Amino acid sequence: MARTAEITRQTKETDITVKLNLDGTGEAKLDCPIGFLVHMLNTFARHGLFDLEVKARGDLEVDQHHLVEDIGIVLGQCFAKALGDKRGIRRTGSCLFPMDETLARAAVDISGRAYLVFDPQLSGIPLVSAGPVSGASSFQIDTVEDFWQGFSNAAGLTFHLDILRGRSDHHKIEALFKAAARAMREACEYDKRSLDLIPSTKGVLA
Ligand SMILES: [Mn+2]
Repeated sequence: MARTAEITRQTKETDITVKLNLDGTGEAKLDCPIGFLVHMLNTFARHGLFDLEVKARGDLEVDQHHLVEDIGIVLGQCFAKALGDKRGIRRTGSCLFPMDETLARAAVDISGRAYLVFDPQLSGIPLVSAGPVSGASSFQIDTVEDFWQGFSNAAGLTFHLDILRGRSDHHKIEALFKAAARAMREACEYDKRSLDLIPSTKGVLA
């Protein structure tokens, strides 16, 4: 059975559609006005081998918080929907991902309980791309936590995301997305030894 989901979420702040295939090849079609977030979602799809489509618009005249957080929420909702009752999956996954001077660690448990522990060691200073130092041409790095909080809440999972060392904020955020993708890929994959079982002694993961 295909493990896919498509969810549209519209609020007064954002309008987001996400399509997800857990058993994909890492193809991403991303239509989102925040360039750095497109870079991160692309790397998440590739390293997770998830097929991912995102169409996202939001109130960037306010700031980037609503749009980044809400994309995390809808992506998390898609994982929850595509995983269904979670029968046969590994449930947990982890990854240490080095990126030059930076080392990121991700550990996930698709437990049905939402919990995020987040220690990204970021400076808080926005990343700047070509153009003015505001609006969509820079990236508010404090929203990375909001993204993963929204994702963890909506997907119903426990995520520990940490930077163990590093200098560049770009590397730290990117290594976190790569580690998170690899951990999610492992947790979502089928365990061939227990395909018929829900991986909990309670018999339910909700
Ligand atoms: Mn990069």
